[in-house]
Amino acid sequence: MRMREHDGVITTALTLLLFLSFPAFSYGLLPPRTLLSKLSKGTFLTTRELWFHQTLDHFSPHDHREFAQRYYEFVEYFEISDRPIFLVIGGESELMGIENDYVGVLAKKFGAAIVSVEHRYYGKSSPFDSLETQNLKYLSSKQALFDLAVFRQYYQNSLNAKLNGTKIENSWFVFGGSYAGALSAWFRLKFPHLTCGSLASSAVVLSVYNYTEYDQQVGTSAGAECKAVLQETTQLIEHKLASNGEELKASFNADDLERDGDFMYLVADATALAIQNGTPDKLCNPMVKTKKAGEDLVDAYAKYVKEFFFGTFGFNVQIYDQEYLKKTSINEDSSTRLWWFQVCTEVANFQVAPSNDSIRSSKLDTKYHLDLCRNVFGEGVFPDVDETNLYYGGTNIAGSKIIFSNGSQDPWRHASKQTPSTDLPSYTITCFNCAHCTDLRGCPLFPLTLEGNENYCSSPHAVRKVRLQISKHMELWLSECDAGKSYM
Ligand SMILES: *[C@@H]1O[C@H](CO)[C@@H](O)[C@H](O)[C@H]1NC(C)=O
Ligand SMILES: *[C@@H]1O[C@H](CO)[C@@H](O)[C@H](O)[C@H]1NC(C)=O
Ligand SMILES: *[C@@H]1O[C@H](CO)[C@@H](O)[C@H](O)[C@H]1NC(C)=O
Ligand SMILES: CC(=O)N[C@H]1CO[C@H](CO)[C@@H](O)[C@@H]1O
Repeated sequence: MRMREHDGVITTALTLLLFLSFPAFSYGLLPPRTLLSKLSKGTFLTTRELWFHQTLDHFSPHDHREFAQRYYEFVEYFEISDRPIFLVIGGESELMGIENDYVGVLAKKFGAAIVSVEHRYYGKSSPFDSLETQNLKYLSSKQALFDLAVFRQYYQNSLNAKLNGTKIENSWFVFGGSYAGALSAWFRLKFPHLTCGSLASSAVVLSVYNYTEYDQQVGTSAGAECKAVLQETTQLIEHKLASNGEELKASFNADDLERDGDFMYLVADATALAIQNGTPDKLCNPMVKTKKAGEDLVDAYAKYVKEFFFGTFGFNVQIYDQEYLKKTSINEDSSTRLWWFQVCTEVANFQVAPSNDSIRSSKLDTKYHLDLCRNVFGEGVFPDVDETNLYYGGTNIAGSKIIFSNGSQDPWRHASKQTPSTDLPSYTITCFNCAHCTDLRGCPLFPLTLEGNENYCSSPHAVRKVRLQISKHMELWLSECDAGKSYM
C-alpha cells in the first residue's frame, strides 16, 4: 500500500514526469508521449498538482484504507465565489494537468472554476506500487464514480472553509470525453444531487462484447477508395506474415512482437487511430497514392507506421506486446495494462473484425481478446458486459440533464447514445474530420489546438452549432440549479 505524501516526492515527481503514457487500445483522449513533450506550456491551464485522501474501497464496511489521489484546480475565471464549478473527469491515462480545451472557453463564459481528478490507479494515483492482478481489484468504473462523489464533497467543503465557513453550495457541472465521457454521464445518473448536469462527449456508455461496428466505421470514415486499399494492404501483410514474418515485422520496427496477433493488432490500430483522431489524410493520402502508382503497399504502410504512427503520433511498439503488458511494475506505459484490465473485466468493446468486409485481420477475433485477458491477467478474468449494461443502462440510461455528443467519423459513436430522449439531448457533429471528442477538442483530437479551436475542422460551422446547443443546455440547467438548489 502506497501513500504518497505532499513532501518528499519531488524526485519521484520529476521522474514520473517523464513517464507519460497513452493507452493505445483505449478510447484514447490524451496525447501520446512524444506529442505531449512537444506541447507548449500554454496548452495547460495548470499543471500544479494537488492531493487528497481517497478511500480505497467504497463498498466495504470494514476496509478503511486510503490512498492519495491527484487533482488540479484552476480558479482564474472564478471571480465570484457562488459561480459554478466544472469537474473535468480524468480517464484512462495519466492526468498531466487541466488542458486548455473547450471547457476552458466555457469556464470563462460562465465564470467557473475548473477542477480535474486523476482516475484511480492511473498516473500518480495508484494505490499500490505493484500492479499485479490481485492489486487491481479496486480498479473499476464503480469505484471511480464514488471517488468523484467524495472529491466533490471534499472540494466544496474546503472551498467553504477558505471562505470562512460559509455554507455555499456551488452549482457543479461534470465533463468528460470517451471513457471519461461515460463516467460523466454515469456520475449524473448515480449522483444526481451532486451535479446540475453533465456533458458526455463521445461517451462509450454501451458495453458491447464483439464491437464489430468499430472496424466498420473506420471503413466508412476512410471512404470507399481508401478502405479498399487498406483491405488489400491487410491481406498482403497477412500473406507476408505467413511466409516471412520476421522480415516483415523488422520492416515495421516491430521485431519485438513475437505473437502474430499482437503484430496484426498494431497494424489495425495504426489505421483506426488515424481515423479516430480526425487525421484520415495522413493515412489515406499516401496509401491511395501508392496504389495509383502501382508501388508496394506493404512498404508504404510500414513507412506510415514508422514515420507517422510511431514518429509524429508517438506510439511505441511495446504496448502491443502481451509480454510487456504483463509487467506489474509502474512504468511509462502502465496505462495500457490498466486499461486492458478494465476492458477485460468491465467494458469489453473488443475491437474484433466483422465477419465480412473488414479492414482489420480476421485473426483479431473474440478469441484473440479473451486469450489476451487470460494471458495478461490470469484465469477467470473476462468482461461481464451484461452486468455493466444492467448497472448503467447502456444507451437506455435513465438519467437526466446529460448532453451526449458524437463526431460523425468516430468509430466509437455506435457505443454512445446517438439518439436524443427526454432530458438527454444528443448531437452529432458531422464533417470530414469530425471524430472523437470534437466538441471538446476541435480537430484533430491531438495535438490539442488551444481552446479546442474549431477552425481546423472541415466544417467549423458544424462544431459551432453543437457547441451553441451545449452552452444553452448548460445555461438552463445551471440556472435551474441556482434557482432551486435542487439538483434533481
Ligand atoms: C476570512 O477571514 C480572514 C480573517 O478574518 C480574512 O482576513 C479574510 O479576508 C476572510 N476571507 C474571506 C474570503 O472572506
Ligand atoms: C462474439 O463472437 C464470437 C465469435 O464469433 C461468438 O462465438 C460469440 O457468441 C459472440 N458473442 C456475443 C455476445 O455476441
Ligand atoms: C460483404 O461485403 C460486401 C462489400 O461491402 C458486400 O457487397 C456483400 O454483400 C457482403 N456480404 C455479406 C454476406 O454480407
Ligand atoms: C441529433 C442527431 O444528429 N442524431 C443523429 C445521430 O446519429 C444517428 C445515427 O447515425 C442518427 O440516426 C441521428 O439522426
